[in-house]
Amino acid sequence: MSTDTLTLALSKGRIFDETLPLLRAAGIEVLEDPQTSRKLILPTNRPGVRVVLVRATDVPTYVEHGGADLGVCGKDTLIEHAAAWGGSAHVGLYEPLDLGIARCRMSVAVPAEFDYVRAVHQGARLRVATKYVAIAREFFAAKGVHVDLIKLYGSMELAPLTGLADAIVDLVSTGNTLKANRLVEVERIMDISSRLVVRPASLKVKGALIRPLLDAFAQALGHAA
Ligand code: PRT
Ligand code: MG
Repeated sequence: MSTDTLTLALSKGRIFDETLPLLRAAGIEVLEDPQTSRKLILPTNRPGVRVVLVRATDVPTYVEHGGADLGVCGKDTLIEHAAAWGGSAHVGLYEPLDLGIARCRMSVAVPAEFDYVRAVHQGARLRVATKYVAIAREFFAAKGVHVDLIKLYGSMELAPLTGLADAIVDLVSTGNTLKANRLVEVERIMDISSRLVVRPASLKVKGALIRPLLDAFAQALGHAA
C-alpha cells in the first residue's frame, strides 16, 4: 500500500455515526453514507484518506494485518481480540486515544427471579452465556466464582429465558433490552468506550499523515495533543 494513502476501518452503526464528528473536526468529510451506499470503501474529501467498512469485531484484525492503518472499535472488542490472539505471534496495536464514544458498560444480568447473590455465596457453579468469553472468564476467576461459559454470537438475553444459562455477560447502555426481557443487572464489570487503534508499522511509515490526525482528534476531545 502506498505511503500517501490512509485507510481508516470503521463499523457501520454507532461507531461510524459517532466517529463522523471527530473526523469532521480533523477536516475529513466522508463522501458517502453507508446507510444508502453499498460500497465498502468510502472516499473522503481528502484524496489520500479513505474509510473501509468492516464488522466491529474485524476492526482489530484489519488494523493489525495492514488492511487498514487505523480503526475505531470498542474496548470490549479489543480485549477479546487480544485474548483470542495473545498466544500467537502478532504485531499488536497501538491504542493512543480513548475517543469516549459508543459508551456502555459490560455487566452480568440474570432473570429477575434468580437469586444471584445467594448462588454466588453458596458457591454454586453458574452457567454464563456470553459473546465476551475472555472478559467473563477473567471477571469470575477474580471473584473466585466457578462458571461454565457458553459462547454465543448474539441475542445473549435469550439464554436465561430458555434455560440455556443462569446468567449472561453483555453490554448495556440504556438497560431497555434487559428490561424488555425481564433481566436485571447484578454486576457492573467495566465501563466501555471506543478507542482509536493504529498499526505500529503504519505509524512508522506514515507518521507524517497519522500524527496530525491524532492531534486533531485529541484536540476535538479536549485533550492536550
Ligand atoms: O452488531 P454486529 O454483530 O455487527 O457487531 P457488534 O455488535 O460488535 O457491533 P455494534 O455496532 O452493535 O457495536 C459496536 C460497539 O459499540 C461495541 O463493541 C461496543 O463497544 C459499543 N456499544 C455501545 C454497544 C452498545 N453500546 C450496546 N448497547 N454494543 C452493543 N450494544 C447492544 C448490547 O449488546 C445489547 O444487545 O445493545 C443492547 C443493549 O442496549 P440497551 O440500550 O438496551 O441497554
Ligand atoms: Mg451489535
